[in-house]
Amino acid sequence: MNRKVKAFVDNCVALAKPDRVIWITGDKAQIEELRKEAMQTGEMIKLNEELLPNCYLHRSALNDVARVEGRTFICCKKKEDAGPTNNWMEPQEAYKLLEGIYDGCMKGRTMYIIPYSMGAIGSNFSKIGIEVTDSIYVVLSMIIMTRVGDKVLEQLGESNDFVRGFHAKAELDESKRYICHFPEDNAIWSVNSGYGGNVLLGKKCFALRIASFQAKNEGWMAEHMLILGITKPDGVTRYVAAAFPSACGKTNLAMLIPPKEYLDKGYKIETVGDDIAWIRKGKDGGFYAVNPENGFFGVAPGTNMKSNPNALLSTRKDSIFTNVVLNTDNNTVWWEGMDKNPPKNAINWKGEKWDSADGTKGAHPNSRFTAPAINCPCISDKFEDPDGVKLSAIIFGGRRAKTAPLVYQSKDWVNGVFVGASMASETTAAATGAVGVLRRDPMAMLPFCGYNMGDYFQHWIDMGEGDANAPKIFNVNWFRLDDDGNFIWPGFGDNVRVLDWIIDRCEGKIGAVDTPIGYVPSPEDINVKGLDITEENLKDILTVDRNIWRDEAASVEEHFKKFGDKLPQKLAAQLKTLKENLK
Ligand code: OXD
Ligand code: MN
Repeated sequence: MNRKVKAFVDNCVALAKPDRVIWITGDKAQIEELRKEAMQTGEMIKLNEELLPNCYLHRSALNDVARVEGRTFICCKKKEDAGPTNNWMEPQEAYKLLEGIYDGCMKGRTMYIIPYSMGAIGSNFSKIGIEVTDSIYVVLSMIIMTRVGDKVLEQLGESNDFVRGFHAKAELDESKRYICHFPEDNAIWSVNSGYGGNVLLGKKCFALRIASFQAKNEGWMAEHMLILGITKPDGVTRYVAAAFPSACGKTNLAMLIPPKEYLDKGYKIETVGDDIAWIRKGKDGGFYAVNPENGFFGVAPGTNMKSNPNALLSTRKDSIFTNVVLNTDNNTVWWEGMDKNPPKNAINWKGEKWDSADGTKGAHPNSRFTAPAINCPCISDKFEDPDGVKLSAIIFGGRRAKTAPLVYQSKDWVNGVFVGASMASETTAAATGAVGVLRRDPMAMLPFCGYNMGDYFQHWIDMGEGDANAPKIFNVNWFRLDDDGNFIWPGFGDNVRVLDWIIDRCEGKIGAVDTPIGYVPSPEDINVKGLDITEENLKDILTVDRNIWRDEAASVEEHFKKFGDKLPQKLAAQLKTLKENLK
């Protein structure tokens, strides 16, 4: 036994005082035992074994359905190091507060110890965590989302290089809910929540908040990005990573199915990851990315056989559903936007008898599926590749009803960092708070950057400035609305039309129109054959409206002020140039 791991677990035991401690070995019989226990306590409901083999339904507490950004803290010694976009607590003060809450919180309960690897075990990209938890739901979800068990401890050996995660449901008391990160100690304490994004500590807490801090110090990048492979008719697969704020369609883009015309020509999309990318420079100077996760924690509502068949098919076995509708006629699950036939005899996400005719939603808008990546019909054969995939492009995006055109390319790397740093989107249900409000969400990392975002921008600049091998940076917006509030661009599978332009730009095969914000396609270079979109509409969504963009630049200026003298000079200069270009 690794002595550091043992000391960490001993401390957790001494504080939380569980009745029993169980080490998760990854052994099938052990997992089966845990499932049985969770069914007995009602924590999990077994679904129809024929229709959804080895699938379970879980309902969270009513007050515990999304990430709680207001109660998420970066606890580093200096407040300045957490920066203006994070809540901060002084570490000693935080530990004291937390110790008070954790003291005896597992009396009468079992503590589970989960050794897990983010990334394929043994890859140079990968990192190890130990999560201590009192929730079987967390254990069973971590088994899907990460690689767990004895083999991880073997890989760790005597090393001290692991992230210490301490989760306790405690009383699920909102007023004492804390998601605290200690980047300087490689530690995460999460208490009084059972919601995935707060408690599956490998995901947002480790793979983004702690990892972004490690990445800055070690010279790599931990990003909120999907990774996909696109094969063109020439048979060559290129890879791109894309960052969108939560619930803006990363999973859909990562798994898209091209329209028939494109399939017939030989286009293919494969998924490497749908949420997180760890990116390192390779020996050849290229930027290589891996997906550190082992499964998908996707938003259920809206996922259907049309919008994302690959995601839906991924959930047909070995999956856990959280806060969706239970169809009691056949013991399967349903959510809004799955099909037009809500079940007649049903129980909603709150556990109440439910009839869609009453006008309420049956599934929570942030209800989720947790599905093994290997179930995905379009999973890439590079998914487990320890060396990652070489990126041609990095794509930013968000929901913008007006402003951002369908797609544009930044002028160079630093301009691309400016595009990412000024990114904005209308908010969704993935976090608590108002929905539909415009918020600046740099690189889609606003809730996930584990240190001062001004330093994070500088790190981005340093990683690729002047580097001919760096991926090209683009921005996309699938969400432009017409005057009647309808989406102009069809989105989903048709987004391959935009990816195609992006790849051609990366390879210098196609021209573009130089605009004040970057390079925009000529309308004739976006293939709209077979789409219900007029020439005028297409021109409209490719237009850069100077008046709107002047307001945008003023709003970016306000946003940048937050960073004070941590804002890299080069980004201030970018803003100045943009304003001049717009004159
Ligand atoms: C997620 C999120 O769950 O970004 O991936 O909220
Ligand atoms: Mn996410």
